[in-house]
Amino acid sequence: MTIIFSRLLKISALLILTAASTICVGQTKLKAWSIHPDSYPVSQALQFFADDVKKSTAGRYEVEVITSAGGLTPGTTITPEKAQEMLLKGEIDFAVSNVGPLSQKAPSIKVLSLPFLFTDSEHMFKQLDGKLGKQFEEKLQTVQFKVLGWYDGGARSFYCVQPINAMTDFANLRIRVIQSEVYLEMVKLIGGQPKSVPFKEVLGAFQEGKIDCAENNMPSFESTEHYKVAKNMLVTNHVVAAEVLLISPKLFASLSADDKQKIEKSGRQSSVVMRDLWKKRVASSQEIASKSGVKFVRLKDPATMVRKLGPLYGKYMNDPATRSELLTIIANQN
Ligand code: GTR
Repeated sequence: MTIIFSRLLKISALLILTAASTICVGQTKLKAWSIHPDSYPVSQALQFFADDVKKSTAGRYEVEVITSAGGLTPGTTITPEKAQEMLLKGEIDFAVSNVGPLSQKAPSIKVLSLPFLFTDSEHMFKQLDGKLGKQFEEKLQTVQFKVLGWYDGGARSFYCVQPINAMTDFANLRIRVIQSEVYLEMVKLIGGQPKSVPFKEVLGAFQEGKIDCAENNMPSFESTEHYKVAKNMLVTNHVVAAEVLLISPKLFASLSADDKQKIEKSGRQSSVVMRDLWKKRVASSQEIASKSGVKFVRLKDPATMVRKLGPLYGKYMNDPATRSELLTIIANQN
């Protein structure tokens, strides 16, 4: 009788535990934002992050990935600048952003958008995964941005509606750039007219004849369908861009030490996943664009472009907000 009674006790204890863990699942709902569609490497890496966080916290945190497929508020466009504000207010919990728009709050990060700084993503990550990355993480932290991982923003090139074969062809062309001082100045120095247009509105701006060119990496050139309207790419690879996965300061402060560690680990792992997905996507996007008749012309004399951009390097070398980071990059130490 006592044996049967103690077994019954064990079974009911088990049932209570199972019920408790079911209640726990999805208890804290979080939101992670990506400007890209579901199938884009950034969004896929965020989905990996979401799954990993759920697994490592035994379901206590459930992260919903918000992509361009479905906004938080239907019909409203979330720009990276808006996402930053939402992150700081705790209206979203995680966001991936190109470092360009972050420079309004953390000026030193501007140097990361300087043209011809890194030869490729490997070169960039050699530094961002080392001393330089730490330096930026600390600077971002002072303005409440906590970095969970460095993502690949790819090598950016110019593409235009009209044929473009050399730097001189940019004269007076209206070139869309992201909302960032370095990009605006860069386009002026190469002779174009910079036009700051939100990412989501670039295709429309091309279609309405408001811009002649834009610049971006291969996956964005393809996923946004810019390749359908701007069929001439001058392969400059002028900026090898960095992106960051950020966590809302409010959420981070509320986490236990153990959960902080778990979420930070998922963030780091998601950046490894992202970088791997990225390489594959660059190749497949280039193939799609090529097949649709995009003409790729390699920039014959990058030194001419670098010479034109001279004042930009001088400016950031003399600026106390960017000098030390720029020197670290040039010294190529990690
Ligand atoms: C994409 C990048 C976005 C955004 C966009 C743009 O490649 O992933 O974060 O910066 O370019 O050009 O606005």
